[in-house]
Amino acid sequence: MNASDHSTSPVRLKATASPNQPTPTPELEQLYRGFEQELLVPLWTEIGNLMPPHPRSQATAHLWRWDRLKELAAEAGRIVPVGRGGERRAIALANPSLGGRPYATPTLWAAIQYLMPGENAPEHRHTQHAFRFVVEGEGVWTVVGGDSVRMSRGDFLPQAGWNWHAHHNAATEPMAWIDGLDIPFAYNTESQFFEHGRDAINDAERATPERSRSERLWGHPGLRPLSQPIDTPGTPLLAYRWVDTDRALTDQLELEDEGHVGVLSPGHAAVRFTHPGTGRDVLPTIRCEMHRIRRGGSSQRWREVGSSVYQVFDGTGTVRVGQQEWRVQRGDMFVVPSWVNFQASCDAETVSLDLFRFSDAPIFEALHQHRIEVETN
Ligand code: 1HN
Repeated sequence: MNASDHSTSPVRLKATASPNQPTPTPELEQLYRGFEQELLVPLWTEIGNLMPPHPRSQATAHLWRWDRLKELAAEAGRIVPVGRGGERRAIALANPSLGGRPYATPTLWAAIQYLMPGENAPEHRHTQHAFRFVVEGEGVWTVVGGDSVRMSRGDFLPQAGWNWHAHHNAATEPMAWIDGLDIPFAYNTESQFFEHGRDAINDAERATPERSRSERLWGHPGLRPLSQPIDTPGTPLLAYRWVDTDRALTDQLELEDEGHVGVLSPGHAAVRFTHPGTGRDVLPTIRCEMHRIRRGGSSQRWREVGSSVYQVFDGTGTVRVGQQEWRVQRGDMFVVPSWVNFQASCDAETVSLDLFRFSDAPIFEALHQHRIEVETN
């Protein structure tokens, strides 16, 4: 490459007359051309970008409507086969300001996945941590480390990295769900491994049990099986059932009605899905929660370090993300970028607004970089 061909140089330094920059002179221009040729960048031209006073996310607050996601996934189900190579019929949310890459946020992947009756998604494993969340439907079992786990509406199914997994639809209807993974984080930190497994799971794994082995071992509140290690990096419980999540939220709001402590803020109940052995987040890199805001109520307005993706599980309401405001309903998905304010309100016409949320907060907490700021009125 011709070193003076600046159009192809990755670095373009300009001597500008601005308060904190050196005086533009032919000498300074000469110095900057020298920097360019040697691929050097001085701090004094970059510090504003490198060290903003607070996070300025590259990501944009954006909403994807469930009816369109479903419609396009169903069309993919009709014309795109699922199998080895592509591995999954998963269609990712691409944040509009992240260069067309399949990234909902700089760290999180979010996708709708679709499996036709009788179809199998082949076995593989990867170091990326993952989960499934089911906003509607049933009929698919995910097989994690040989354990068949039923997936039904409202269920949350975490799956820590490096576990073998495959999915099969045992029903007569197609099924859609959402996947969350830390793919962009793993990609940008160049830390990912991936392996194919067997092309077909065996007959025992094709079973369709009501309860998985993991639930029989770990699915009893406050009781841990003494045969098992407790300090695994990801949760050993492979399904968190909607009956339990729903009851926890209902109980919180009833306690509030009875005048007791129970809710996060008035009318806003929330639970975090946790590792039953450690009480920590279900996955090392991904935090998952369910929020319920009762009729006419609102959450507080807050912002925090790290990004979130939400899916409306039920009800209707209004969400505000930075300057954006959307009316939302079941299945709609949206992104809250780092350090952007968020607030949700439930309509008067619906019993409650239920929001499933996942975020990358555990990464920042582990690195002591997490901050949260709740607005006080
Ligand atoms: C994957 O394994 C799943 O197992 C979903 O359902 C989405 C996206 C990229 C790479 C692997 C799944 C994925 C994925």
